[in-house]
Amino acid sequence: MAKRFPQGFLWGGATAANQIEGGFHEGNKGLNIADVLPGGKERLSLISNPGFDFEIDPEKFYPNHEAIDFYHRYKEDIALFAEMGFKVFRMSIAWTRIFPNGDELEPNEEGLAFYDRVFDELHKHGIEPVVTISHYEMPVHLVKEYGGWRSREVVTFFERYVKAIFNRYQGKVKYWMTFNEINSGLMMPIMGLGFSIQKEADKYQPTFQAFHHQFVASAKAVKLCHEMMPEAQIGCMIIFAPVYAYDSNPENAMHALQEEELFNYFCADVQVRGEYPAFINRYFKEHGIELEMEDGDLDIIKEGTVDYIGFSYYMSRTEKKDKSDLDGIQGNIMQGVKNPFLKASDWGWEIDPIGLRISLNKLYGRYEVPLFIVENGLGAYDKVEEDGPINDDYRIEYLREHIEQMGEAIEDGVDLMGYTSWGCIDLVSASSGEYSKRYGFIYVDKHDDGSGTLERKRKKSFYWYKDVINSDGEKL
Ligand code: BGP
Repeated sequence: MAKRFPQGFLWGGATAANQIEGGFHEGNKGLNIADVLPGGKERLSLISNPGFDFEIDPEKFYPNHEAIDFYHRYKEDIALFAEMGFKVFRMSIAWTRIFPNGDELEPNEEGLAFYDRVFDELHKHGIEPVVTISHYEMPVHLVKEYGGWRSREVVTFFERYVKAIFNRYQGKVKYWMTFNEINSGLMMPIMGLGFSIQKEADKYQPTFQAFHHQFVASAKAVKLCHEMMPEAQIGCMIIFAPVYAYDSNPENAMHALQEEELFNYFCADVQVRGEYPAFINRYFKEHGIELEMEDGDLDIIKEGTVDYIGFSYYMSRTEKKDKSDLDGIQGNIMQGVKNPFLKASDWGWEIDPIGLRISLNKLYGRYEVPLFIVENGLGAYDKVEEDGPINDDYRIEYLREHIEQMGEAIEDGVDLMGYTSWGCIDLVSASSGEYSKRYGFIYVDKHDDGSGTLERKRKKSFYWYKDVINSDGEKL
């Protein structure tokens, strides 16, 4: 028997609007970036190296258009979450349901009413929503006309969006997060920054200028949240993948440290401490980056520090300065070298439960603010047996090992608020657009070619997670 987690621990599951809702044209919704990304290999290459015109090609299949039809089936899905005993449900609001183009003056009532229905349904079942304000869902119009977060004007549009949702949902939402995986802009410029084209040179000045705009926008949202909803909490959200040095060579240790600072800490330093970290000055100088700021920006950033750190944890990363002798041996999806001590998922994501304990200790040691694991899980191929069951023991094992390490970190002294496992119901993968990369406790009958009935089925892990929640982590 494992130890019980602290009372009030926020157990639940996580999703994003574009990956579950579908209804991409319904309720006056506008087009967002997920709506114009096809599935498969083409998507992976576009998100890491974008260069496309954002038109919908009638010959292609766009999985996010229907996703898993949560737009119409939310009641059934929320009832299943309640059956597992969820305390919280992480979801996002699609910006384009509220402001279809992003730059209108008035919000779209139909979009606002949809999320009212979802929040009311969650509360009916005693589930608190945890809401990401922007999760890879930038309006296409802002990308095309303004160049995404390159433009300062987008800060104003975002502020208008935030005001509209805070006005409407104050009293209904207690937990907020500003930008999903904000540091993803370093790896996936279309998802994180709304860059439709990325030239090599864009990696520096335009990227960090766009980050600056997001920091100001995020800090403004935090300040407004504190003013309007003093009882609510608002966090940042980062990808955290602890960086290990390949060996004890100090060159590699230094390289690993620099990668960690830039990728894992840069955004959190600004959003949690309220100032740009010292290490970034040298990086800016060496890459010719000079941020354009308006008077008062640094004060806004200082005053708009977050209440907690939300983060996703899927894998660690191993780094070596000179990779030439490792010819072709790549580590995780887009970065690092292979770690000989770890196994990987079918998509090459290295599985490292102890890395989660390390991450929790690193983050808490640096910031000493509450932490919230808002994504973690195993993407895997599931098989429906002939007589019906889905025996996803591999998923149970993955989650059990990670939850055990969370327990260890709490013993280490880390203040951990909660855990929302990613893709608690099967959904469309962000990086590949596949349905077959499944994360859920709930199976959805939908396949990569678009076929399927959308019927929901409880997997073996559904019953397992229900026991975990019921026993507050004691029964793993
Ligand atoms: C994170 C995103 C999610 C999600 C998850 C799993 O980066 O915040 O949106 O999808 O990763 O990734 P994938 O869907 O590519 O397997």
